[in-house]
Amino acid sequence: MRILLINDISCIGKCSLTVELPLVSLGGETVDILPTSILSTHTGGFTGYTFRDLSEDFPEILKHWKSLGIKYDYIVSGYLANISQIELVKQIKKEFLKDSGIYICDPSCGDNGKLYVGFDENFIKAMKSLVSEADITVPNLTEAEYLVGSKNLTIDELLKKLKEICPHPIITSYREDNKLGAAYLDGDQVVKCMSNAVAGSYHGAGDVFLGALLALIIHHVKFSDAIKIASDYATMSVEETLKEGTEPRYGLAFEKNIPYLVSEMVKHS
Ligand code: PXL
Repeated sequence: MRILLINDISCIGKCSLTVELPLVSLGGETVDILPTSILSTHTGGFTGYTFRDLSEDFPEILKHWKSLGIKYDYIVSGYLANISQIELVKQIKKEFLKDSGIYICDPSCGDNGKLYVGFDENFIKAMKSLVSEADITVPNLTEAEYLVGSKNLTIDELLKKLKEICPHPIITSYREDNKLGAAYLDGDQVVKCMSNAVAGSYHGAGDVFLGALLALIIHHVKFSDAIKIASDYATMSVEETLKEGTEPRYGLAFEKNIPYLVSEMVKHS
C-alpha cells in the first residue's frame, strides 16, 4: 500500500508533516510526502516566522512521479499555501489516486474560532470545493463552521451540513463538558468519541489525531475502533504535554505514547 501526505513542513512546532509522517508510518506501509511550503515555525503563536511556498517545484516533481508510474491507495491533504495549491491537489488526486483509492481532506485553515494568518473567505470557498471531492474530511470545529458558513450550530446540525459536502465528515478536537474527542456520523446517528478532560488548546492536535487514525486504518483496524483509539491517543498526548510543561505553541508531546498506539493497533487488527 502507498500513501501520499500533502502538507507543509513547519520546522518547529510539531504539526503537519513532522507529526503525520512518523505516525502514519507506524501503520507499516509506504508513506510519501509532498511538502506544500516550508516555514521556520507554524503560524500560530509565533511571530517573525519564515514562509516559502513550494508550488513552483510541483510540476517537475509530479512529472518525475508520473514517469515512475506511481499511484496511491490514500492521498491526504492538509495545510495548503494558497488557492492555486488547492487546484494542484485536485489535479494530483485525478492523476495519482488509484480508482479504488481514498482521498482524505484536512481543510487546515483555522482554529479557536479564527482563520489562520493568510486565509480569507475566498480560500474557504476554494477549500470547500476541495472537500467536496474528498471521501473523508477531518475539520476541527472552527474549520467545520467556516465550511458550512454558519456558527452556533449543534454538533448534529454541523455534521449533517458537512455531509452535504463530503460523505464522511469527522470533527476533530471536539470539546464537550471539557472533554476532548471526535464526532462523526454513523448513518444518521451522531457518534461522539470523548476522552479525558483536558484544559487548553494545543497546536497540531488535529494532526496527531489524523496521523494516528490513518496508521490504524491502513493497519486494518475497524473505523469506529480507529477513531476511538486515535482520539484517546491525542488526548494522552495533550496530557503528556501538560505533564512536561512545554508551551502549547511548541506542539503536542506525541512521542511518549507511541508504544500505546502501536499496542492498540496490534490488538485491534
Ligand atoms: O496544524 C495546523 C497548522 C499547520 N500548518 C501551519 C500552521 C498550522 C496552524 O497554525 O500554521 C503552517
